[in-house]
Amino acid sequence: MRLSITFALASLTCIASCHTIFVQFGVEGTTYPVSHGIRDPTYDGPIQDVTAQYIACNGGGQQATAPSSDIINVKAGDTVQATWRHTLTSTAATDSVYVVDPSHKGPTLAYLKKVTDATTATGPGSGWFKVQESGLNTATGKWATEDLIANKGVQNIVIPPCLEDGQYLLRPELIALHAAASKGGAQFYMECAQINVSGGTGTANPATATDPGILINIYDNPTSYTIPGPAPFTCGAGGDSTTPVVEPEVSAPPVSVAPPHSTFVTSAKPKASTVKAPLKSTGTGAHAPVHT
Ligand SMILES: *[C@@H]1O[C@H](CO)[C@@H](O)[C@H](O)[C@H]1NC(C)=O
Ligand SMILES: [Cu+2]
Repeated sequence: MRLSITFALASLTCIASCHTIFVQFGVEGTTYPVSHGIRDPTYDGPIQDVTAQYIACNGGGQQATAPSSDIINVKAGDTVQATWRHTLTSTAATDSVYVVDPSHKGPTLAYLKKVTDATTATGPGSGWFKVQESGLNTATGKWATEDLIANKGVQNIVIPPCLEDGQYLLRPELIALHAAASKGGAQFYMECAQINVSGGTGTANPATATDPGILINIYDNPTSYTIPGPAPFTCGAGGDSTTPVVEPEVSAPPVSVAPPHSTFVTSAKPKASTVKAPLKSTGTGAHAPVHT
């Protein structure tokens, strides 16, 4: 594996000053206050140990997360907004890298996990399923994080219309690959929001994670990029299928990365949908993006 000079410079110029936190949640025109319904740490650093339980919902050590007693109501099919900021107090006026340092190139992703009580569920373990992903746009050559910066830190996530009603943890994730040419160098940023989904028409299900795209040298000018984790969950057409549509994963060469996300487990076991109500006409944009 080649380590380019660009890579060395990039890792030197970004010490602790350029990380990011998912600070704010929005849905249907309402933007909640910073940390409302989100387990935010005060420190903005990444998780780099993919076997750590904190890869699920952050936390631990200097990144200990503050619990939240708030649960945010969301309708199945809504597009929600996760806003990323360099720190809990960054604004465009006070912080030149107020979203995240531009060196932090990589994908954005979002996962959901159904829980009994979103204020107390811990996060690690099975049950997570992916609902959004964006990687390297081969047409523009831009990474999802570059688009995120251009979009003022707002990551749009469609809550699948066929979800079962109930409480969920929502885990937006940003993976910075600027140092990912060495094992353990990929920086994972994630926080968990506590949401209550209603108006859903079925049961969403997880898929298997294989996690390529974590060990990669982005300075070799890759022409494509495979986003880690399973393909995003999509609701079956017509809303009454008994098996959720899980699009096939793009095949990718094996990578020599430690077993990733072992405490952030996704499973492929499909469950039958139980409700046969028609799909809402909104929110069908949950169609899986092409792996680019
Ligand atoms: C979740 O939403 C349902 C439907 O609106 C509501 O009845 C329930 O009280 C909500 N639960 C919480 C914890 O907010
Ligand atoms: Cu950083």
